Amino acid sequence: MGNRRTVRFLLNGELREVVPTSPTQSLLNYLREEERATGTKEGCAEGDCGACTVTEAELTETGEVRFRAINACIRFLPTFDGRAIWTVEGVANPDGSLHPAQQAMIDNHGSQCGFCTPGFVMSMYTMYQNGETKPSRERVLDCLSGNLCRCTGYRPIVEAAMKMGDYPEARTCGDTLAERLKAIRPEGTLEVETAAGNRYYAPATVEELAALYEANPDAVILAGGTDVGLWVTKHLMDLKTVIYIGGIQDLKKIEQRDGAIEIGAAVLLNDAFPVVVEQYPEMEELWKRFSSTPIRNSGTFVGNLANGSPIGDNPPPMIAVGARVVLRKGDRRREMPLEDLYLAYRKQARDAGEFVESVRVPLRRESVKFAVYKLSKRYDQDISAVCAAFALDIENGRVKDARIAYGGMAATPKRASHAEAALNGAPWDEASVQKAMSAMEQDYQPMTDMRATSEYRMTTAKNLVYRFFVETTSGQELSLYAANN
Ligand SMILES: Cc1cc2nc3c(=O)[nH]c(=O)nc-3n(C[C@@H](O)[C@@H](O)[C@H](O)COP(=O)(O)OP(=O)(O)OC[C@H]3O[C@@H](n4cnc5c(N)ncnc54)[C@H](O)[C@@H]3O)c2cc1C
Ligand code: FES
Ligand code: FES
Repeated sequence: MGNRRTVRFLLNGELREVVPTSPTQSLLNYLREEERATGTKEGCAEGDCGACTVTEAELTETGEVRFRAINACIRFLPTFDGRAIWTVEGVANPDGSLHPAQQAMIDNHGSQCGFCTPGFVMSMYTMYQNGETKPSRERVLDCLSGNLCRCTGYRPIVEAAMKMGDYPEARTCGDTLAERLKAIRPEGTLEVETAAGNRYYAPATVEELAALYEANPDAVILAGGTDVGLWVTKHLMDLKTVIYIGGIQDLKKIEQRDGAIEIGAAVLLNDAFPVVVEQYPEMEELWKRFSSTPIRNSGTFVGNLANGSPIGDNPPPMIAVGARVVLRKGDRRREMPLEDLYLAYRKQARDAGEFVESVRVPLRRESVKFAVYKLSKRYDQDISAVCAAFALDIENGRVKDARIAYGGMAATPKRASHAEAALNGAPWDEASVQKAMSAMEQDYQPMTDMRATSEYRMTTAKNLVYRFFVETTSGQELSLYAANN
């Protein structure tokens, strides 16, 4: 049997079978230009504003339906093969009455110019579909973290979201959805090729992926597309060959074995973080401040490591705790410490045709003191100027093993080896900490850019060592998040 060429999905409950005009056509452009469903707006086309938010539903391996709010502007249409999408046009009740998410927005004066409103409604609708009809304020703030409004000041919108449950119960997507999704569940590789020669593959198994990538080493691996999507929408790149890994069930697994949690390459950020936070509760604030709910619903945990950005948030804490990546090329697998993956700016130790299959995150050891700090201009939905992570094994007041890693301080995520050396074997006291802070100057010569000056980065990087010392010795967390929770 040959490969499939048609993308099948449900749009507001109706089946669509589409041969995409381009593998990198965004869902947003498809909706607005081909479906004329213009309720979904374009604000930024880079995942920041939430005007394009829609609801995606997917069948899990165990047959349950998962609803997620996602950004339509940076997700390519073929990635919805076998899934269901709801837009603002499809949420009202069959009798024409409004959905509680819509009615609550009206009654609470949650809309002024209205440009952001469909996006907010879809984030709220997603909560409703997931059974969160009377969410707490904290939950609402998290779920709406990816929706920006320039008019309302947010209070009425937050109140509307908290009050959805006060309205007569709305129709949900129905028990038949799981059956309908089962009927369009993808089988075999999806292959899209355009007249211009652009190709898109969505293999169904890891073996097919490994063979495809080995044969097409110049292809772009597409996971959640929260980086790759912007290459197209902002940098107007013409991606010749794309291999999508987000439909491979085996890569969506999280397993605990041999003293580590193994997170597959297609596990979403929002699915991986809770498991990692169970081991390292100190990462909870980073999870909540990592982009926004819709970005974490598309982007993958491993994609953030494989992308290798010097300002990515996951590499520093994962390097500090000693995570290892499993690389695969064809049938061959090898494993390496995460820090060894990063050779230079955007240069990695992966061979041509080799991809990251999973990351292995060691289970927490009790003697390890750990923290991660993110410094950015905004509290959430912002990229770090500096991200610092510390994992210190301390025994009888002495540092047995120090692992310190920073983002934003060098061309790659990088360990602070001189600062570590200053601490290893030394007492965990003020004098040792001061030495480690001074040693930091040998570790990094940070750059000045739009996020921070070199001086700011160096000063705060040193001060974060001191903050870690104060927190670990006083037992008191100094963060705003800790103060509010
Ligand atoms: C609005 C917005 C806010 C953001 N905020 C943050 C933030 O606060 N902190 C932060 O760290 N990041 C942030 N990001 C970036 C973050 O979402 C991505 O880095 C994400 O984690 C990458 O995962 P992905 O699945 O989307 O990868 P993709 O975009 O699909 O891929 C990213 C890169 O990694 C490669 N790749 C992906 N998976 C593999 C694999 N298994 N093997 C080999 N190569 C692979 C791809 O080829 C590509 O080069 C933000 C992005 C947006 C759009
Ligand atoms: S248009 Fe702004 S997030 Fe999509
Ligand atoms: S109502 Fe105008 S941007 Fe939100």
